[in-house]
Amino acid sequence: MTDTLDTEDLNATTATPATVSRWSFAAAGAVAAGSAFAATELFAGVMAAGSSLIKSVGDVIIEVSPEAVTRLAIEIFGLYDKLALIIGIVVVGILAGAGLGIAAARRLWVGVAGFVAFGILGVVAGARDVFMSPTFAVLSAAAGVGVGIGVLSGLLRMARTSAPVAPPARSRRAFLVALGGIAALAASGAALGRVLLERTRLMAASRDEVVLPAARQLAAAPPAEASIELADLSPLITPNDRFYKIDTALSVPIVDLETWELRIDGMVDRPFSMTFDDLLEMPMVERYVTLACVSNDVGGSLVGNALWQGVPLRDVLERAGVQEGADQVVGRSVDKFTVGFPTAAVFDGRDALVAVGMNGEPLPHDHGFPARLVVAGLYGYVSATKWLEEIELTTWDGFDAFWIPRGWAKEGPIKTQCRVDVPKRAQNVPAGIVKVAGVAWAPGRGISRVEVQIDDGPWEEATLAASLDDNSWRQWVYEWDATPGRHEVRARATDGTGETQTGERMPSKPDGATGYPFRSILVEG
Ligand SMILES: Nc1nc2c(c(=O)[nH]1)N[C@H]1C(S)=C(S)[C@@H](COP(=O)(O)O)O[C@H]1N2
Ligand SMILES: [Mo]
Repeated sequence: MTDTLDTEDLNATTATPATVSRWSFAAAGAVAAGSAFAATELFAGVMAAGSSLIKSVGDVIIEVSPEAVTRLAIEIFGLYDKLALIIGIVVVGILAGAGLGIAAARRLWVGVAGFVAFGILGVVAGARDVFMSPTFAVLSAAAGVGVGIGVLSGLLRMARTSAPVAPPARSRRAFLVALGGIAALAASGAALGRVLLERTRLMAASRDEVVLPAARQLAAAPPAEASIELADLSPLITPNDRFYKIDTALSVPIVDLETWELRIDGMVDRPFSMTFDDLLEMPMVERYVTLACVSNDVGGSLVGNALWQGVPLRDVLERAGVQEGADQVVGRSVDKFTVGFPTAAVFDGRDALVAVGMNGEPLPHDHGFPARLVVAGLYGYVSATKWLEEIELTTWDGFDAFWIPRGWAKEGPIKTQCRVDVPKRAQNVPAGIVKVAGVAWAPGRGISRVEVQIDDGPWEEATLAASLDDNSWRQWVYEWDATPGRHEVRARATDGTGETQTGERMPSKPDGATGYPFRSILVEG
């Protein structure tokens, strides 16, 4: 018996009864594929992820399937449609693995390439899954591909040297034992992964049972005048599933409501912890607040406007009693991410919330369920801690939060900024009256004016929709009499204090990008 994969082995292969070897190779490939699936499930289960690569692939299949197909699947499989889909993916994968096993017996690289190709499909699907970061998708796929290739090459090596000669050679028995052993190991690993994933799923499902109490100070529904009806213009309220998502989490933390507590400690007179129910018993308010990411480029999409429901942070801190000199509030998440902002921001009259609701529902898992901070006027990286578990009062110099040692500014007030949504990028328009429109924001200060400049012309005032709230972004539209040719369109916003955003172009690092949003538009004659 030899351990190498040299040509002598391949010659030995051709000498064995072909059909029997083919079955061995197919079995090796099938078990390798099964082991690869098991590795991804186990990885996701151990990481307590809210999803796994197989599920992400299933989600993509559902997404791209014509409705007739999904409806038929539901009719046939009923409640078990998702399970049927997952079983289907695994069965197809194992059959493909069997094929790869046969191909790889002659050329191992074919097997390697096959597993890598499936891994790439997994990464593509996983990267679209809101429950996992692209890094998580890559790591899961790497685990699967690594295990798959390892098992494949090992089993193929044994299969080649296990020609069934009479009486059965020891090597043949060894191959079958290895095959069965690895298959059993993979099945147990997959089962364990499933159990862990199911545990996480049940924890995640506790969100579905949350009923938020009515806020005492309900925000009024947005008046019609606050919205401009125009295709491609950002809606006044960003729907949860379209709200940008930024965090450092490998996979979305799934918080167990049964054990979750929010702790308020540090430089306070009466440190305390409260459960989710305790939090819900405190008086709540609803506020429209535009949240922006410091790394948003001018014209970028890392900004959104939502209705947040929560407990004023001021009430929470007063209950604990902030001590003299505690001039920094640090928010910590269950995944150990941290923010820090001036304590003054909690008491200067702006809206600062321990938020539990987003646009009328409990916070979505990927936006911080069960609780997060929302502080009007501060970029997310210094304030908006998702999956909040601790609020610590400390001194300004006593602690630097997550992004500060990485070169971002310690203070993160949101800069006055605007964006052109319409016309869309690279969209040509016909000559005549063209609507140029977008949103502008200066949370806490409000927007008082937006102006548009065509080429080197004068700045012309755009029409503003009614203001919803000084914390909320404001839509604007400008009717441009467009002449044929290529034109440059710029916009600039002025906040409620009368200050106009700067046209100086600066990158987002360290404290937020500046410059006018810009469109190059081809007007067709
Ligand atoms: N736990 C945790 N909270 C976090 C972050 C994070 O990485 N981890 N990122 C912050 C940043 S940089 C931003 S811009 C906002 C984004 O919130 P969203 O994903 O709900 O849009 O969350 C903030 N809260
Ligand atoms: Mo951010």
